[in-house]
Amino acid sequence: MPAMTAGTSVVVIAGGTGGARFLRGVREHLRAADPGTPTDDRVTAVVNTGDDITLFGLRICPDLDTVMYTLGGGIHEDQGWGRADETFHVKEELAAYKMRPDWFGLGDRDTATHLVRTQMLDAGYPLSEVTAALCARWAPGVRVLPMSDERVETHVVVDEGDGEHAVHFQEWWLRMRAQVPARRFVSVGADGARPGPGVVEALAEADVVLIAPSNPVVSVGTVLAVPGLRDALVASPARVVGVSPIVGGAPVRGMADACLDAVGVETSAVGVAGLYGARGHGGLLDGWVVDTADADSVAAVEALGIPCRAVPAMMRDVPTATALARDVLALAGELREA
Ligand code: FO1
Repeated sequence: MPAMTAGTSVVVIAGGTGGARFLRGVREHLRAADPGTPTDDRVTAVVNTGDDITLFGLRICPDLDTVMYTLGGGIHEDQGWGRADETFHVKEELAAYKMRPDWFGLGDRDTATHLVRTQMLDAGYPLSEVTAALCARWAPGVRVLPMSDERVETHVVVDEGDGEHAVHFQEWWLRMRAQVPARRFVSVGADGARPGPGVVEALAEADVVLIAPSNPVVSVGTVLAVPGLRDALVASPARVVGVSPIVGGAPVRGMADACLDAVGVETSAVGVAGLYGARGHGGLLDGWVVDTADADSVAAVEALGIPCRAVPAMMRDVPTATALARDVLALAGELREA
């Protein structure tokens, strides 16, 4: 298959854990295929900030941090979020003071990141510059761009029996474990948000745009809901290829099924492909990659007008994520040739 390497500029739309692991695979594949060319300005991650939350006066950006730690070598690998070798003394002390909330795993090492970010934001630096400053330490090897410098927070409307009320996404995700059905998701601040610096330019200059196997509703959906961002993606000359976050009818991790249920989309590789839509029919996708477990779904995806491949898509470690990235970029290359 035609190599998608030399000079290829790749934009990856990403959320947290799945997005970060996939990004690491993309970086590793491009490094292996073209060792002489740094990946820093060839791979651009456009990262969801809708999960961001302010707790105890600190601004916390879970998906930006997960990408930064995963590609920078600081991630708690099995957990998929937070730092390796973490301790929770601050969290324990806050609990001793009966501080709420107590459902957020605030780590001590992680808290330093939130302190730097909060101090810089309070000094007037935009989130994109804060992220660049934090990445100077972690050297992720890709450009990490917030989807927007304006604050956009995902809140979840639930009804626990006493009428509808909204909770922050993190409370729904961590305290409620997404077990209370979401009536709808609200991107608070989205209307006044613009794509972050570099985002529209990266999409306009991309050879390939990859939609990572992240939560299609609250991660990818939130990124695409930033006014102007989806249009920039659709207008891009790049081939757009997505990777299904659903394997065998279930999310690989996390609770994307609870999110898909809330928006009335079937939790399947075909359902998510249909949610994103075929580029030729007003959607996003030029191609869709599903796991081999869903090989029997390829025909149904192609019936949507989306070329589809079934490849090993479970990212168990860096080599499997790198192989997935290779397969996805190979499909993008074929589509570009076609
Ligand atoms: N996920 C959890 O399942 N439990 C936690 O206690 C938790 C804490 C946490 C702290 C910092 C951070 O950057 C991420 C954290 N996450 C935690 C992940 C986060 O809650 C969500 O999984 C992401 O926002 C989803 O993409």
